[in-house]
Amino acid sequence: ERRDAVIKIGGMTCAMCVRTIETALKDLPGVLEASVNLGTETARVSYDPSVVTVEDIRKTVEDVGYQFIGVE
Ligand code: 9UX
Repeated sequence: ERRDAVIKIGGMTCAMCVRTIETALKDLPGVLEASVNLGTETARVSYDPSVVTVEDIRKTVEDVGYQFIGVE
């Protein structure tokens, strides 16, 4: 199964923040695609909900130092 979520993220300032979060999310098993937009402060994540949950995604965003504001 493939599900898409748009997640509001806080704390990003530069393009390297974007890369850090994208890389961390893509390294998470069950995440199929991750694209972070600095301008809108969002991440679009495609994931397999039988493998990974939004809670896992939240933890990953926070572990690399950013705020998980919520699912849009
Ligand atoms: Mo850029 Mo982001 O110097 O935490 S990597 S601000």
